[in-house]
Amino acid sequence: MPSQYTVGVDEVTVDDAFWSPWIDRNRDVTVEYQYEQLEESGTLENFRRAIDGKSGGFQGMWFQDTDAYKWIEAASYELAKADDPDLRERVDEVIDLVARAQEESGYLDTYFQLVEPENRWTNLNIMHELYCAGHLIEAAVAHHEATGERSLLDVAVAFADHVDDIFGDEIDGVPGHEGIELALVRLYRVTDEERYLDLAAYFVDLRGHDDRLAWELDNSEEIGGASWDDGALVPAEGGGSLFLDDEGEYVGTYAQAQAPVREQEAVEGHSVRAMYLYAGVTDLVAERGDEELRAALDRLWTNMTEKRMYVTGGIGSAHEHEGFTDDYDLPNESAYAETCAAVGSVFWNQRLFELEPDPAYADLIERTLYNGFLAGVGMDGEAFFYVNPLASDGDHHRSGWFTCACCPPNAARLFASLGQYCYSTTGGELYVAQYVGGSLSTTVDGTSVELDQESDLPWDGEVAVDVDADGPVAVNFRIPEWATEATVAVDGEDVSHDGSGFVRVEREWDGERVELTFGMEPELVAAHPSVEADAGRVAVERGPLVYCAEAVDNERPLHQYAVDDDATVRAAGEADALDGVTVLEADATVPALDGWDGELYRPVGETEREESDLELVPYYAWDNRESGAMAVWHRRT
Ligand code: FUB
Ligand code: ZN
Repeated sequence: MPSQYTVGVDEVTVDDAFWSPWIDRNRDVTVEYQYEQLEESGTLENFRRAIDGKSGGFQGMWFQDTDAYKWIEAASYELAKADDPDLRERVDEVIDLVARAQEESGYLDTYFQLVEPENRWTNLNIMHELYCAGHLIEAAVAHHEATGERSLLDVAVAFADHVDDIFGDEIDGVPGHEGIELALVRLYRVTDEERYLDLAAYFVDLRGHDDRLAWELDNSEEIGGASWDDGALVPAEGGGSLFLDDEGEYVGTYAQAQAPVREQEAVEGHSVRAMYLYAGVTDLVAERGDEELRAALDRLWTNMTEKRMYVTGGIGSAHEHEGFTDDYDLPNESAYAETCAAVGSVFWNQRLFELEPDPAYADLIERTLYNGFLAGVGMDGEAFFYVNPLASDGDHHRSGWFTCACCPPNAARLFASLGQYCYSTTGGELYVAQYVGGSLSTTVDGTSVELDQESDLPWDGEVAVDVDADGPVAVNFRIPEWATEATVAVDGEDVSHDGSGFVRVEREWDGERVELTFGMEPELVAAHPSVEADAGRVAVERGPLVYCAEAVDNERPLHQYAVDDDATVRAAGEADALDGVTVLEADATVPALDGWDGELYRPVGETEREESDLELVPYYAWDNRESGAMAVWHRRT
């Protein structure tokens, strides 16, 4: 079994009118650009200096090493799908630098090696050594699975062993930024070494019981990396900081350490950290079957999806700590909804799906992929959003790279491995979880299965899947939550279903064609009444896509449009400037302008509204043309 999910990257070929251009751009533009940035940003130079035993001269963020690791991971997924000698050579060169920078002990973190070697492992809250280790391990496993080589895996094993020697022995502590937990489970799955699973469990179980993070805040003179504290250690004016409450007392919420994981009730703190942690916990539950942890995951998922998530699947309401705030606090213009958090949510939900194939997880993956995640990447593959607001006055734009370049490489590794999110063989059955054209060649409980999929999503709801297997197999087809109606037929014979979840077809397969048709009527949706930011507003969805209005398509300022609850919304052609996306048009009204000259206020009875159309484009496509205001939520009449 592959280390991450039941279906490997190399078992799926994506050949899809919608997704293939994104995946190709990712390979040809983003991964190439990312590689250039490794040199440009000094990332590779940091490794060279560490090899030469130099001190000083570190460039970039203190976790800059992860840029190289995430690039190797994305490139490895590409190599798993198709050999590319030039890419392979560059991957090998970067791996060579990484391997040579590693110390005899197994330690590897160029910031500490170059800047403050005496302070390693002293600032777990902020300094990310374990986070870097996590990305190194993930890259190494992906590279090993793609090439069969151990060049990076040996480095990862040596570092993981070093971490294992130190933690729980010399130091009791957990990473301020999670990520190593899920990575250790991946490492366990390729090495079969139980100690990595134990170490992942150690990090998960100690979180919230640990005084180490609090101790660091009380002893800031004894820890390294103080210049990188981002204000976390120092209470902000008026009290409070990332880690301290108004009284200066340590609170662990930023790093999900407010309580032991198994007791946690709500998703808190930094949202990327939270997603990586809960993905790792889900892996651990999959390996060890811990009912208490499983119940905690359920509570956390329910809290996130019912109270703390944007309609786009984006998460994280506040900029200050890049994370979750309170239930129903979902401001639109100031939303954080970091691209990495959307990626992390996909990681977590896919793992949950593998644990228990509940269609709700696959529905959320689809919502996040098409909306909260995809908006993070420009349609040229060269520009990225770090933050994904749901409303803008026109000043928010994608940019090429960031000083803190966490999002572009995260998007790159997700695009490069997208195929593995489409299918699952969990529990000995095949799940067609995402409708993405292409093919699958896998085994389900020992039975070989070949599958070809054609999909018109997200523009039309027609899907056809041809299945071949060398024995009987149960294949489950998802009826998406958004389908306004659904039909399923096997070789022309209708299959009955109750209109939700999965349709299970168990039989011998000899090239039978399964045809699925999903209704895609545009729908107006409202938010829970407790969401103040969306009060009196509606959003428009069609199929898996959330739509938005952009100033460039609409004559009046967006705030003047109002939509009736029963307004007709129709598909109104394709926007050539946006790669042919389906444009929607909603019946709306705008205020009549007559009589307003020389008036700032008038009795309501004297104001009139006139009919107009509100033009809408998919949210993911916004800010790809002339800049201007954008809104996902529109006023209700
Ligand atoms: O700290 C590492 C990464 O940088 C986080 O995951 C992102 O939120 C960004 O702060
Ligand atoms: Zn990010």
